[in-house]
Amino acid sequence: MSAPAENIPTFKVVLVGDGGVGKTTFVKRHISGEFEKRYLATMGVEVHPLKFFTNFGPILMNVWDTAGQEKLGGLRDGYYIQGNAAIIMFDVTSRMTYKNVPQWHRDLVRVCENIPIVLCGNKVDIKDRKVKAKSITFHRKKSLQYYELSAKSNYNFEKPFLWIARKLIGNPTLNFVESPALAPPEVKLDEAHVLQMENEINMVANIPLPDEDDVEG
Ligand SMILES: Nc1nc2c(ncn2[C@@H]2O[C@H](COP(=O)(O)OP(=O)(O)OP(=O)(O)O)[C@@H](O)[C@H]2O)c(=O)[nH]1
Ligand SMILES: [Mg+2]
Repeated sequence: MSAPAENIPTFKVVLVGDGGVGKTTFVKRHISGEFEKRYLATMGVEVHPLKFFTNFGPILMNVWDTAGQEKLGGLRDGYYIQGNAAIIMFDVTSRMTYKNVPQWHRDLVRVCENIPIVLCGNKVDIKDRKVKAKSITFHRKKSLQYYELSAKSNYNFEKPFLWIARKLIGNPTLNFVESPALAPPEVKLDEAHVLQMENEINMVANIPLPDEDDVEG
């Protein structure tokens, strides 16, 4: 990068998940990261440097936006090397993308053994979702954090990054002191819809885990 050696803590965050779940849309919401992004075209991955301002000072997360489609996968788990944290994304309107989460997780932890990982269910602005809150249990089996997102409306954009930042800095009192500049929302979530989703997530948080992954209804 052209900037003078700014001595700020820098981390590599790997973003994975099936093709079309919204990884690129999500990471592009952060405008400054979008402005500074670098193409590693030959490698089939885009690295977006996202800067966050915290009460412990600024931190930089280089988000490696990988291709989900098999044929465009490039180096695949070659991209995971030296990852400090990861986001696994699926699309709540596509059961298949949730079914594939364990595979993404397995591939990740094979390379990065013990890193903080956030599972994200994207596109919650779409009301006809196929993967219901009660079926989303993988994170509980593997001690991952889970958030629902809507990249198109900016809903919960900061949540995965805040959780990751706290883990990486090792301090749960870390907070963002400035909101990153985000692209304007393309869709709006109504408040009743958000309340209902958040209630559902809270309600299913403590029900006993099923033996098998159940992604029906
Ligand atoms: N309704 C809705 N659509 C979304 C959302 N996020 C992404 N999309 C749409 O989903 C499609 C795929 O988004 P991408 O961001 O290209 O998906 P990707 O995960 O980067 O896909 P690959 O690069 O193939 O791995 C696009 O048409 C987006 O506009 C969202 O939050 N809500
Ligand atoms: Mg993409």
